[in-house]
Amino acid sequence: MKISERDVLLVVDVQNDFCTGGELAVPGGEKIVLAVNRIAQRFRNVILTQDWHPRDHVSFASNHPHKRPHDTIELDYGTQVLWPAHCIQGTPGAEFHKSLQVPQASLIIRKGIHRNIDSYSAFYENDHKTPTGLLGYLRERELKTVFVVGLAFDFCVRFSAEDARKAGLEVAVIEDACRGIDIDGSVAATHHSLKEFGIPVVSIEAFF
Ligand code: VGL
Ligand code: ZN
Repeated sequence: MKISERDVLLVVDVQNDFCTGGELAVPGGEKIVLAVNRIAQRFRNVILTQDWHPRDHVSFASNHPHKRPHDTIELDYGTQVLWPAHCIQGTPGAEFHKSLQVPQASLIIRKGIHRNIDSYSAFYENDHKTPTGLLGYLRERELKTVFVVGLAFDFCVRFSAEDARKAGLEVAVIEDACRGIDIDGSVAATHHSLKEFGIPVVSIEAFF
């Protein structure tokens, strides 16, 4: 696969809390870092996302009496899964993995910053209305095709890819540079949904 000037690599949430030892560890999360570094060398345009929650964030089970991680609650915008407190603004858990090497990245999008709304997608918060600004950035820079890698495959990668597609961008997910959390069949559901959206799932080897 040839990478063009209009292509961008979106590196989703490669942060300590999503790696082994972190507060919301994705199994094998850190194992993608070398693959991400390798594929990123091929791209001129790279954007990072960073999950970046206030301490009193609505998605933390600990902020709701009698709730545990993976329980759900109903919010104005629909059902919200509750998580262990993670990626709290300014904490070591919210930092990028120390081996992540993408010095050419031109933008870091921080998401989940509003106390009352979670955000899985790099484009919109979970109310599907509050924008992060990423779409405006891509449009202004005339970037047309988004390749998505990172954590977690079945949450932030999935919803970022789907929102990109809905916005009319070309999208592909580079699956071997992603890892999933996999609760209640969420990895299988992601494969199914990406297929319905017509989003190709490709291997990093396709670029070499
Ligand atoms: C994520 C759950 C909560 C992710 C972020 O990056 O996939 N998942 N916050
Ligand atoms: Zn989060």
